[in-house]
Amino acid sequence: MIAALAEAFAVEGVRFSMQDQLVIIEVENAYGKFKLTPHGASLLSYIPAQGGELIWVSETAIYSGTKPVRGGIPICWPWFGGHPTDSSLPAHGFVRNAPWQVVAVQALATGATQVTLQFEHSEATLAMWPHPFRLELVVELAEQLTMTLTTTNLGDESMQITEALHTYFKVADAKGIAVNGLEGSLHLDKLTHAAGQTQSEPVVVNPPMDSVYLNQTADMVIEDVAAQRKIVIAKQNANSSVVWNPGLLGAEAFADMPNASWVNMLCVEAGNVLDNAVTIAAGQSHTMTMQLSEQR
Ligand code: TA6
Repeated sequence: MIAALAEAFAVEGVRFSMQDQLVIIEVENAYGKFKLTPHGASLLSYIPAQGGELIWVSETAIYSGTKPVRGGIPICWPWFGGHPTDSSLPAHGFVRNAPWQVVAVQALATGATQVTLQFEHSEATLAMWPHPFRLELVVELAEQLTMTLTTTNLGDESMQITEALHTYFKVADAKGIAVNGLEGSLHLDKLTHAAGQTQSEPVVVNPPMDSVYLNQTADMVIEDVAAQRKIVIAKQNANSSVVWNPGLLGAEAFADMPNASWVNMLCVEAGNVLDNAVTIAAGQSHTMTMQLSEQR
């Protein structure tokens, strides 16, 4: 499989390898490097040329292809969180735990490199969610890392999705870290289930934390003072954000996450969830985009 991919997509700076049962695509150019697996189209690493690792992946993550890799950027689609009516269906949808196709790898004239992955409906997906679709993820390594997720409705009825790029960031210390840019959005606390409130100040992370911010479109900035850097998350057509850290008790409940590692990760997710669900008419597409960068 690796040899076939290397032959089909022979592009300078692009390497294919295996980690246990998963294909790994490594891309390097003058702007930095990233690592991606077609299993769930999950980005596993992004290191800008002048910076450090932005992405957290669990040291005990499982690469068997039987579950999503714990960490990276899993793609939650076509529903975010639990299925609204059928708890037997997988949390966060079914594409994060399935193999995607590599359809293109390109070195652009600008010096950027792009990898394109696709996932289409099958009998198995139609049994869980009755809509024909094509989903495409383009990862582009340029000055910033850009991820573009496009959903195309291949059916003859409209369909509704929720979605998120569930990014696990690597931080020096999640406790007390500030996330700017959520001010003015509608905060829903998934732990307390308190009534929604307008977020009036920068978020200060106090694990455990599981919060959704609706109608949130501004750039977000993780102020990782202990690491002497800021992580900037910009997004388009993604009207929700989620901030999640399981804390010690939550981490202890995950077999694929060392107990102490919750301190070094913080999920800040870009998407369209709950009331920000997106309706896509028959034959139409919807695209959401996220750019990551680091400031020192
Ligand atoms: O995005 C936050 C969240 O939905 C949390 O509620 C938490 O459960 C997390 O995602 C991880 O979910 P997972 O299914 O990957 O264990």
